[in-house]
Amino acid sequence: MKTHLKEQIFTLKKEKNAVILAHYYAPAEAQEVADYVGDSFYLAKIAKKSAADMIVFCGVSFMGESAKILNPDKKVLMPDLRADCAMAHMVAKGKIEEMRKKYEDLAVVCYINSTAELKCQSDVCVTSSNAIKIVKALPNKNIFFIPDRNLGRYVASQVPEKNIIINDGCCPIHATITKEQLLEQKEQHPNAPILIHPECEPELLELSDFIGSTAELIDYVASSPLDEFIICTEDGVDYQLVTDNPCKKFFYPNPRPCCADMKLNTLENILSVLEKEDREVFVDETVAKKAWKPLDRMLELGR
Ligand code: CIZ
Ligand code: SF4
Repeated sequence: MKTHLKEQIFTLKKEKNAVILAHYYAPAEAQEVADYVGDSFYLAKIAKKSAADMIVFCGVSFMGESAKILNPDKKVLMPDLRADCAMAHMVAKGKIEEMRKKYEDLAVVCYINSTAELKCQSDVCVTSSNAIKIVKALPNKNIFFIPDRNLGRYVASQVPEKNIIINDGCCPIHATITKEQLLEQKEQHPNAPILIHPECEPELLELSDFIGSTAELIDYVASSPLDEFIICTEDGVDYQLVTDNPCKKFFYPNPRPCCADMKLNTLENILSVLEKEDREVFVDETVAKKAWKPLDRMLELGR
């Protein structure tokens, strides 16, 4: 059944000159049929240089929007347009203007996990793999980091020379993993290092051996001589980890952190959107033009 779906996806993809991009948090079956799998920074770069007529983005809405903003002339489709990221909306109305009034020398740094409207009001976008590098490179002393408080706090700890003001948003998946859940794994697997995503709470980061974005966690495992790891991020990364390291073992907090929005990217939805081309991402032209700037600046500074 699934093999049949995959064959149909491959045929249609070729016929329509479409490219399938999948985030590491997408279901394994989406990663299997994708042409490119990666984090949002990598996928944004791929989307920008792709020669395909059509992009099928297996991720959540801010990723589809970013792909559309970087490729206004391409058709960007998502397998399920309901796939959203709760954190992307978590900045209180008026907060950015308030901060701009309060601090003269301020850069608004916007985690890519944010709506296009929030990007419009920001100076530069970042992802978890380039946030430290980009914040360090900014000329401004004061930084308003939106929307994720945990990534913001982590960046602040790594860039002490800046005054980083934190917004109170968070990822409902990462921020609800508890210290007890992590310690339970450590007790069961005392030799496994804890690799953690910076969207988790600081008290969990303190217990970890390595903090990094999905791509950085995956690279860490690949170059480590160890053979078991506690992985503290959304469990979609398991597909890449197991594919790259079939002899290594991976343990997750119990219950395994799972983003239901990411899991809407099923084979059935991918095939149906390729057939019908009916789930297109649209971004208002004025919004897209404004939001392009911080995204492009990220691609420049993150190089
Ligand atoms: O930047 C991304 O792709 C996200 C959302 C997480 C990560 O660490 O890769
Ligand atoms: Fe958003 Fe969290 Fe899901 Fe990532 S895991 S898409 S940050 S809700």
